[in-house]
Amino acid sequence: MVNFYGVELKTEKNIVLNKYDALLVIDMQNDFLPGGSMPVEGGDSIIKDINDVIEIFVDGIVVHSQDWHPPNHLSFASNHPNKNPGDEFNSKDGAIGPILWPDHCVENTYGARFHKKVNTKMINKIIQKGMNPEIDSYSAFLENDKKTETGLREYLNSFNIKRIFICGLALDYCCYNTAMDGVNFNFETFFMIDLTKGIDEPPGNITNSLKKMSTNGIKFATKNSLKIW
Ligand code: VGL
Ligand code: ZN
Repeated sequence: MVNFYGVELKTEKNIVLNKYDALLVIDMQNDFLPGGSMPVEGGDSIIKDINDVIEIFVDGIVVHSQDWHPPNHLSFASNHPNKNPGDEFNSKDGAIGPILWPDHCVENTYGARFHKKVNTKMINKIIQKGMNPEIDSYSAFLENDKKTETGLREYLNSFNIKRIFICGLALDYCCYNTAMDGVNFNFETFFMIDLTKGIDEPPGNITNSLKKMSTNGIKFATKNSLKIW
């Protein structure tokens, strides 16, 4: 057991990787890293270890997700009168919220590019998400309407992927939602706790996300859990 943000988590050990495994690298983009418009604290500290894990995914599939919003996206506080980033906001169907964000990851801008230190040489597939101005997409599988698929499930199924390993940003938004949808879609889902950092808005969000994942059948692992033979 490890204590992670005050939550006791059991971590898996001695996972031998095979060709039915996929690494999902979530949103390692300039806007979520120091210097960006909504930097996740400590986000740059996980880049090296993520790169190391990308290098050992020699038999499996490496997918990077990329938050990719039009300038008029309704998750941006700037697109609502009298609203600021961090303000509570819940559209009736859950498509936008629970809070509003600074403008970030606008399509084709520097902020939306993958950070230059992140290894992008091994990418098998890029999944862009959040393109519909009225529906956000925290998960790399499903938009926030929880109906519209991004194509990730179909892609993984086409390679017979059985296990997914989730790392990147941010722990309590895009990584969490990707993990919850992944386990619902019957992938054996591993959350890489030392390869992610969270936003923790509203406060307690990281702890709540970890608890929900552990009661929903998601497994936890670290970089050192993984082996190639
Ligand atoms: C994310 C909030 C808004 C994330 C993306 O990558 O976790 N969070 N857009
Ligand atoms: Zn976004």
